[in-house]
Amino acid sequence: MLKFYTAARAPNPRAVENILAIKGVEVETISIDLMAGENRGDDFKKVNPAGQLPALETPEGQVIAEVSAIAEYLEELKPDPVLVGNTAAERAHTRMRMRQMDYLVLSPMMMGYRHSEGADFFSPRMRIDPAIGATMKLIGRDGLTWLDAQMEGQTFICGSQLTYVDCAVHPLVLFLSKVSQPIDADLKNITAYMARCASHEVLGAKAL
Ligand SMILES: N[C@@H](CCC(=O)N[C@@H](CS)C(=O)NCC(=O)O)C(=O)O
Repeated sequence: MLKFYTAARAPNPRAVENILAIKGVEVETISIDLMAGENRGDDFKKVNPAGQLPALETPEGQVIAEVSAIAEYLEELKPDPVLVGNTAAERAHTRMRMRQMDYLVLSPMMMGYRHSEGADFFSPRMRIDPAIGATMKLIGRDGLTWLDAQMEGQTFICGSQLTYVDCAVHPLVLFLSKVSQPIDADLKNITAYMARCASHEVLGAKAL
């Protein structure tokens, strides 16, 4: 059976929980105490040397980290329902959007949080510089503004179909909007999208 290393109230693990629930994949769940720093301890770093969650261990004993890599693995394991795409072009579009989200939206917003409100929590774990927090937030807001324009007339980030990009973006943006960077009311398409995800039976199922 797959082993799923996760943590409570953490948006990246939640992205994988969304995918597992939508695909109906059974896993053995192992909860790691992220608040206490168990993920940065020697035992967990033997599982995932990056010291972060989520991580998925295959029955063969290979550990996969990174939400998008886990999503692609689960898609091959259980293709139905499709969360990457039905054709080569659709799959390329989904992967393009995920990469754009990582670079333009999620990473800058996460850095904005870590280098400001989250600085005390993260400073024992990684290099923190409060001087860059505000700029990272502005870069993240530019990314969200760009996404807002891309989403005009669209239901989900890749178009009319829900993909793993939504499974990842919704919990991250929701968490960061609560703890650090509220979504600008001017971003009408993102605001409507977040409400749509909140009413989705899996994505909106439990609070972060
Ligand atoms: N790029 C990684 C991000 C993983 C990540 O940032 N995980 C957070 C939880 S949401 C974490 O482990 N934070 C605690 C830490 O870094 O010590 C992915 O896609 O999985």
